Amino acid sequence: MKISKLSVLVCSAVLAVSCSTTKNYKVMSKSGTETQGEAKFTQAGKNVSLDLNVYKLTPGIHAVHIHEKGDCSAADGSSAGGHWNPSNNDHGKWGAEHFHMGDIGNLTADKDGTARLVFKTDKWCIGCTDESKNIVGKSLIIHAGKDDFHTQPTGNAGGRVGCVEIK
Ligand SMILES: [Cu+2]
Ligand SMILES: [Zn+2]
Repeated sequence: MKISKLSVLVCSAVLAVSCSTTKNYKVMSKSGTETQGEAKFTQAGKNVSLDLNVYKLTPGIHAVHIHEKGDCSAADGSSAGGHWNPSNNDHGKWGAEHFHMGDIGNLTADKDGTARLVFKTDKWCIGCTDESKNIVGKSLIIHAGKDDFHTQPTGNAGGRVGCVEIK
């Protein structure tokens, strides 16, 4: 009797941990480019992971951020607003002295313009009530240039070539 109760408890604990949410989105091209791709966000327990695959970029380094508005409608992506920054911090690099919650960093496109970035954090959630963590209602932006992790408040990453509405 004791043993069967214990196994029920262990099973429900395992279920709770393995309970995950996955959301898939298409990358919309912006600023007259042909950018394509998919962004997959998965929440498993308290971690959110991003698997971003992008095609038809210019070869080289491109900044990727979460921006504050989930609106990709403008041709240049400007409708997405600035970097998502609920902690009211300066722009930078995760793990450094200061950074925005949306400062994912850079990805590198190969000579065919294909790039992949995998990112995982416990500082985000998908659709939870904590607005300092919730990525739903924001957007993901891929830039024409690279993030220097320094220039305020944008990282000097240039125009917006791809946009994802995180709904
Ligand atoms: Cu950006
Ligand atoms: Zn930033």
